[in-house]
Amino acid sequence: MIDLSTVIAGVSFPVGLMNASGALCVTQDELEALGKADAGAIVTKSMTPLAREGNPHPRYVAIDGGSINSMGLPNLGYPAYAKLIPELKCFRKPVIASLAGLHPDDFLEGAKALHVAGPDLVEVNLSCPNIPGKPQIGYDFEETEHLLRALRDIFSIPFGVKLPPYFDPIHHQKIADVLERIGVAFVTVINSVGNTLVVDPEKEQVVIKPKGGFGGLGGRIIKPVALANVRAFWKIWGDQIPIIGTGGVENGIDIFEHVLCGASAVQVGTILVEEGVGVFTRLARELTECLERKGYPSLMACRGKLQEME
Ligand code: RRO
Repeated sequence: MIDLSTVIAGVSFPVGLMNASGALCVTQDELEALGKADAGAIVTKSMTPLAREGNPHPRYVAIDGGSINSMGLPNLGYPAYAKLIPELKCFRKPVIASLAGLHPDDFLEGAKALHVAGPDLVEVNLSCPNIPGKPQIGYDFEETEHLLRALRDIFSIPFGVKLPPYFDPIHHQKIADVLERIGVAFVTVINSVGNTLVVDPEKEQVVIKPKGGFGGLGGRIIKPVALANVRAFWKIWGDQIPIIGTGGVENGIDIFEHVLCGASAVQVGTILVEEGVGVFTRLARELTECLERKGYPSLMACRGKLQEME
């Protein structure tokens, strides 16, 4: 039997496959469904101090090759998740809390609430593209360092960051320098490709309502951007800081590609929303078949093994 397990920041995952924050993980019912499914972990929706309805509908649309969203951080709020997280432990798989905020102080308040709730890991979301007037923190390296320094003083739980896609090696190096100075436990790359625009030519209209139609792009069409970001950080860090790859995973071979590039685990967003939690069973089967065919005994045996041309 092929071993699909992984370890991130000392936390063991039965399978290196889980939901991306945002995908079917807002409510108690959704989180419990992830607990019962063949997902290797439960990742919560990014949370803010108060419960939020999020942006007006329509705010998520599946398109050819992916999805566009501008959900606007709909979530139950820190206190509700702090109460839920200990209950989710009964599923005997890691619980990852995704922490967000509209202001730096929000993050610090959330860190204190999570400290008590005790998730296995915290993923600090530095890359929500969909709050009008609030830029993605991860594109501001100074702001990122300032925020993470303050969080580090509060957290005793290992924490990592969810980053936006970067498109230039200089930016990979600069953010990597910041994250090394902070000593983050892991990085998750990438969040959706922010502020893209999908047009319906028949209606001569945008396809989502918030922000004039601008939203985060996910799904198969962003896989090359995701793989490039996983690879760029692997080339900087090797196995020093574990990378969770996310973006464009639809089948077992996509997971294999992420791990070849250097991911220690993989998250799924769009395909989970489209297919439901049964997707984890299919993906684990396809991944096992792929590794068997390739002769790898385990998922981690192929991590980072991507070859470059002479
Ligand atoms: O809720 C959202 O609109 C959202 C978030 Br917080 C995020 O991090 N990424 C995304 O594509 N949507």
